[in-house]
Amino acid sequence: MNQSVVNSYNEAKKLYESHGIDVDQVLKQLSEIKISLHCWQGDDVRGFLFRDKELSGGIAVTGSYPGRASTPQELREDLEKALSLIPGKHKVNLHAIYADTDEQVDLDELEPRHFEKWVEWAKEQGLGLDFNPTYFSHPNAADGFTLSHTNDEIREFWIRHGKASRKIAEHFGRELGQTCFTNFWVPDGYKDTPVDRLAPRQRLAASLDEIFSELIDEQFNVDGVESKLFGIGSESYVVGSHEFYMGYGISRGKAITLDAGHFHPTEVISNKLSSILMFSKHLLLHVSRPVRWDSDHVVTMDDELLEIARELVRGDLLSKTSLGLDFFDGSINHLAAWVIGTRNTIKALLRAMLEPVEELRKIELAGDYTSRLALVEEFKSYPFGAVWDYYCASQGVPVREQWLNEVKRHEQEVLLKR
Ligand code: RNT
Ligand code: ZN
Repeated sequence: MNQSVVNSYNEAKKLYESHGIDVDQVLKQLSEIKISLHCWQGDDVRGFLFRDKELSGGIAVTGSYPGRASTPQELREDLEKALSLIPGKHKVNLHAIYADTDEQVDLDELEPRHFEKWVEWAKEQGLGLDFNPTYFSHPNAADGFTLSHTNDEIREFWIRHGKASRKIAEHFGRELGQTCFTNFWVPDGYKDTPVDRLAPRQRLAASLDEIFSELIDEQFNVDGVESKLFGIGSESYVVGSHEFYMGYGISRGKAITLDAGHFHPTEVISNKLSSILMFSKHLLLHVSRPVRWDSDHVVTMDDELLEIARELVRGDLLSKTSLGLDFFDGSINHLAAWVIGTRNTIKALLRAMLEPVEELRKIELAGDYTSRLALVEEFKSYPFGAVWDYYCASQGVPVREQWLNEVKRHEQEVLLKR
């Protein structure tokens, strides 16, 4: 390992240790945290099942950066490259439309065998898999409603898709020996103000109940439900609002998924984690970055990311939280987006773990808010970067921006030849 990385680490370590922080122990804990990398950053949320279909259903990707993956093989190749630049062992989050099959199969007919190549690959790479049914970019979602549709046949189609998805997820969990988290997000909602807000919600709850009526061992699959305030085409009313899923998730024993971009622009999810985990046994996170709206920008080291990480660390909530990412930026190199967002998320967790939580807790309890503010602010410029560099080097991944050379090389040699 580069000597200056080691020297800086040793200096930093002394500083942290003077506040009672065991840095080696922190790095060990950090290496055990898995981030679920969303496959859909690699191809602008297109998937492989309906290759010519444009993205629709309340979400949008902008940008036309060259080289996005257009086959499962390319996507796996890109994921491997990105993962080789990120410290730690992680998971990959698949959507149903990323099935790897030559069969003409619709969403309600999907089976575990259509994902066998993903499973084999995950085994080979030592990765876990998470899953999402796809309730968008499909003719049966064209009018903006799926599980809460008034038409029985359309609703039934989507119920079958939900059931099929859970079987696939169960298979992932069983085969890979780690729980698969399956996230349900549906775009259902109205562009303009509805007359009846209740009936679609009743239909959504009934459809979900039907999907979840099949019992699956939670060792293999845990379901989560993701709310949203508004989407494109559902500006005035979203059936699956936050209140809807808080009630639904808690009453049905389902995990609640919080996406950082799914709330009012000034509302943050960091303040919600501790409350939800008092009443719900599990939480799924879609770490994302909204810029004025649910724009799904690449996660940066902003205040909210750090605050999410602090909440998870300080409240000891990591063991009950599945940390997934959810952003899609088509205007920059697709792999770089993964690498930047994932490295930032891990780095934010490290920063949070390098804070003197016990000391701060005591100060707060004693009512010394002056010291609380002073110490929190001083710690913002403590040398966490030296610890991060050492961590990257010890995990065998590039230190600092050296990863960018690899991404640029891959862009020249692989992406631009596609
Ligand atoms: C959409 C939700 C959802 C999707 C993915 C593709 O607003 O955030 O999680 O981003 O399922
Ligand atoms: Zn999301």
